[in-house]
Amino acid sequence: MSPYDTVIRAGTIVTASDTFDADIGIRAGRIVAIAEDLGDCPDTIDAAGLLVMPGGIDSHVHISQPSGEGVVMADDFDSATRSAAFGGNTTVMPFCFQDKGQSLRDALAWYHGLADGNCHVDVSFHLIVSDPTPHVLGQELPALAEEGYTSFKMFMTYEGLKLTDREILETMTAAKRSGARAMIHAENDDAIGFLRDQAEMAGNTAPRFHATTRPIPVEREATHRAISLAEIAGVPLVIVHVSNREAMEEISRARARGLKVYGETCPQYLVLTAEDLDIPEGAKNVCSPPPRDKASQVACWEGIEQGIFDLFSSDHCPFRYEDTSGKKHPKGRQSFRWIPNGIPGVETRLPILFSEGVGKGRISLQRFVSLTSTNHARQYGLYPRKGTIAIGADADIVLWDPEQERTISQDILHHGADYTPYEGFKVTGWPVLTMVRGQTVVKDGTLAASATGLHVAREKPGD
Ligand code: DUC
Ligand code: ZN
Ligand code: ZN
Repeated sequence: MSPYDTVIRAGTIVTASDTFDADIGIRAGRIVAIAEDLGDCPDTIDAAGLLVMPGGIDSHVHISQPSGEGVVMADDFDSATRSAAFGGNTTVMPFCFQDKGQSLRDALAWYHGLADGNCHVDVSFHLIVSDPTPHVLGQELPALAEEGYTSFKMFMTYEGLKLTDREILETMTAAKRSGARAMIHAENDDAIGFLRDQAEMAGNTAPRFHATTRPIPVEREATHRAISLAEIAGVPLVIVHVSNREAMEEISRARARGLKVYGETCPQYLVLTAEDLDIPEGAKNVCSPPPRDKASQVACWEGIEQGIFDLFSSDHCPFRYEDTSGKKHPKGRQSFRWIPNGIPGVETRLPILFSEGVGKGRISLQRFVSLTSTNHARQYGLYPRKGTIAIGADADIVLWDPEQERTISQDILHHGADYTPYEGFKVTGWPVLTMVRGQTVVKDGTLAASATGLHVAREKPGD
C-alpha cells in the first residue's frame, strides 16, 4: 500500500532555486516526500513533459471591494478564485477595505462573510487602512497582526482613502510596533486633481486623459515621499504597482542607502501602454497607475530581470465594461474621472510572464517561480508553508505545459468581467492542473472540486 494519498510522477520540479526531475508524494495536503521514484499509488498524476511548480501566489487582488456609489466589482470570491485557479494560482491575497468610521474588525467580518466557503483557492487578507484613528492603530492593528493579518495597504490618492503624510507616518509607526508589513499606493493626489480639473475644463474627457492626468512625476514624487516617510518611521515598505523607470530609480536609490524597500510590478506595465487607452474601447484599459510607454515597458523588464522588483502581481481589479455603472458608462457621466480604475488579470498573470519572460529568454524558470510565488510567500509571512516545493509545505502545486500555445481571449477565461485587456495576446505556456493542499482544483480546463479554499493566517514577515 502506498504511504501517499497522491503521487505526482515524473515531472520537472522547479523551485526558486533549482530545477530537477523527481516524484512528489503528498499526504494529508502536505508534501511528505520528494524522490526519484515513489512507486505505485492509486492516485498518480502523470507529469511527464510538464513543469511542476509552486502554485502562483497573487498577493495583489481586489475582490468584492466597494468602489464608489453604485459601482460593483465584476468578481465575487467564487468567480475571482475560480479564475485564479484556472490561471495556476493556489493562493490569492485580496484587500479588506476599511470604510471611514468603520472598525477593521467589522470590515474583516464583512469580507469573511463573503469569502468563507466560497473560495476555490486559499486566500489571505491584507487590510486597507483608510481611517487611522488611535483605536485602529493602537488596538486593532496590533491585535489583528497577532491573529495573522500581517500586512496593510495605505493610499496617497483617492477621496475617502488617501492618508495625509502625518497619518501615513502614524500608520507606519503602528506597523513597526505590530510587526506588520506596510504597503503603499504612491500617486500624488493634489497633482492628479489639478491636472484632471485642467483637462476637463479644456474639454478633454476621453479615457486617454486618465493617463495624461496621472503622468510619471505624479508617481515618482509620491514614491520618493513614501520612501522618505518609511525611512523616518523606520519600517520596511512595499511599493505596489510600479509602472516606470523613475519610480524604480527611487526604489534603487533607497536600497542603495540600505533601506528595506520592495517593489511590485504587474502585467499591464509590461504589455500595455497609454495608447491602449486611446482606442474606441479605451476605458477597458483604465487602471492606476496607468500603463505608460514602450520605454517604461523596457524599464519594467529590466527591473524584473535585475531584481528591483521582488513581486509580480496582477492587481486584479475587475469591472464590467457594459454595465450601467461599468467602464463604458461610468455612472452615466462622460469624463474619464468616473471610469472605475482597475482591470482584470488574475488568470493571465502567469501565462503572460512565462511566455514573455521565460519564453523570450528574459528570465529563468527559477526567477519565474520567485516572482510569481516564493517571493510573495516570503514577503507576507506565508513561507515556507506556501511558495515552495519542499517537505512539509502545503501541496499547492501547478502543473505547467511549457509548450501549450494559447490566444488569450474572453471566451477562455473564468472571471466575472466581460472583457480581458489582453484579448488576442498569444502566449506559449499554460497551466494544465492546479492543486491546493493536495486537492486537484482545476484539471484539463475543468473545475474539479467544490470551493475548498481556506483563509490562511500569516506569520509576521520580519525584514
Ligand atoms: N490601485 C490598486 O491597487 N488597484 C486598482 C486601482 C488602484 O488605484
Ligand atoms: Zn493601488
Ligand atoms: Zn490594486
